[in-house]
Amino acid sequence: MNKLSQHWKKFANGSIAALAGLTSSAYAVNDLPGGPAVRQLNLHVPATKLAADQANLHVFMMVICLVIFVAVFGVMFYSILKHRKSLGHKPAHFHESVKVEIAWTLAPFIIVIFMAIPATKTVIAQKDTSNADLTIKATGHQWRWGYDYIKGEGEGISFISSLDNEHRILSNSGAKGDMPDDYLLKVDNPLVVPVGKKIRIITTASDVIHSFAVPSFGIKQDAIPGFVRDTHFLAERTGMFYGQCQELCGKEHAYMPINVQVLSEADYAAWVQKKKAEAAPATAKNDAAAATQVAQAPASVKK
Ligand SMILES: [Cu+2]
Repeated sequence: MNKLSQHWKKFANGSIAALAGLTSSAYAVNDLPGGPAVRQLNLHVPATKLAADQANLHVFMMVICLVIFVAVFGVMFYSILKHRKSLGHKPAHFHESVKVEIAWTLAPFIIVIFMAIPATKTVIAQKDTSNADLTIKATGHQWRWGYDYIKGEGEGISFISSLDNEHRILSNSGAKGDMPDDYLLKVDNPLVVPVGKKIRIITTASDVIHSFAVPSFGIKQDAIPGFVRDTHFLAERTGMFYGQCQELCGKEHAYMPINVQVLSEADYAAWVQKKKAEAAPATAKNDAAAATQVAQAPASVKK
């Protein structure tokens, strides 16, 4: 073995060791249900019919692409190998075959229509936000989300949802040691919704463009200042689901996760009661303060 190959062998062994070290220490996290999985290659596990349709479409399109790829390259490589000059192949001398030209115009046309029909159906379903059971406004702020329950059970509830402070501290200290599975995805106040109900999300923003996205629900909608856009989902199972702002919105873009908690109908009703009870004393206090102000107002006007 010469010196150079010895050097490369050493280098390769070193790299493998370093890689093994990296994978075992840096990825000591587990799959996060409703969020990303370790070494995930495909889309998130769907939690809505729309997300399942998107995943099926994705596979369907990939299979068609693969078949076309194998067929085209198969014919090409077969021709190159079998019809080469060194085998004594004599080239054919025909051109302008009407039959072939019609075939290669029609075949892609049929394939495209075949792909467009299911894709169009899904895109239309994604855009249909009518007849929602619950309407929630999601406002993107630098760098947190504001949720206002506008219509349906829980109407009037509103709160701000920010990254869990523990995670911020972990990130500031260089993300060392044992990391939680929901690292940078956990928030203080998750968006709470009932299972099996059509939830319409209205998106807007107060400063720059953000994007409200939850991969397991198959939704992603830009939140644009001064504009109102909407999307919808109907979660088919309870649990925690995670997404992130998906429009680069400034230096804390990575620190404004979307955390949706899907509850059973009964649990959701209980959560609404709890939220209303929390808000009630505050509202009463505000009303009292307003009443005092009104009572004092005429006196100051008289001066
Ligand atoms: Cu953002």
